[in-house]
Amino acid sequence: MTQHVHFISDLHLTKDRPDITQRFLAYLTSLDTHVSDVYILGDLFDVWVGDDDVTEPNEAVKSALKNTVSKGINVSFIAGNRDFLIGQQFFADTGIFCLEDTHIIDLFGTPTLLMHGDLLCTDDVEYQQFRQLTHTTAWQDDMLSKPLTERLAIAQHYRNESVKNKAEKSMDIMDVCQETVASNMQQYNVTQLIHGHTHRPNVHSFDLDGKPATRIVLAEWDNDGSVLDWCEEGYQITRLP
Ligand SMILES: [Mn+2]
Repeated sequence: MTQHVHFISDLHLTKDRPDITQRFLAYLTSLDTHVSDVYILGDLFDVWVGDDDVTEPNEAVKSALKNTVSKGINVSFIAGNRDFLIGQQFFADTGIFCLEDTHIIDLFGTPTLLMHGDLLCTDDVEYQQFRQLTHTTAWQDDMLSKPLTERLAIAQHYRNESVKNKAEKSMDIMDVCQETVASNMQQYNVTQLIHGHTHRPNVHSFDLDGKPATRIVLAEWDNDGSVLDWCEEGYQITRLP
């Protein structure tokens, strides 16, 4: 039996887009044990303000993830910039694995670095400063101590700011910085990197210290879904209508 490993990211699940949630739930239901692993590389949710938030579609997604894990499929998650507040309760409830911001896997013999991708966008200094602040224990403890309604309001504020920033910042600033890509790959001694975040799906081939290197950027889910489907023979990108 050929084993498959799947990679997805940037679904941005939210009650405002029930179509994407339905597609994701159908995708999970369709999986059988031909798929050994599903790696979710961040921004599964458009916003996550704490494990106590049961706003739709959070509970339905959690229960679908739990069902997937109970089929014997390993599901792993790297936090995105929208859902980094997903906490221990979520992982305990679903049985999915919480990975560090950078994670190496052996992908059919090729060491492969997995990331969400925001850490690669180092030209966006303002964002990196914001990221550093919001990843401190002090900021997170303070945020999570607020009432749920207040957290949801704060998240809405950040979303509005993010839309404004995207309109103001140049496209280049919000893409990855190639030097940062190279230094991360050198640090982990890999020639293959898979990430999401930028919503610029592509396969980039380049030279890394004289060796051919590949960076695969996953697509966001919008009017269709996208799964990077890898097996022994290679990979394909499956679109889910
Ligand atoms: Mn992101």
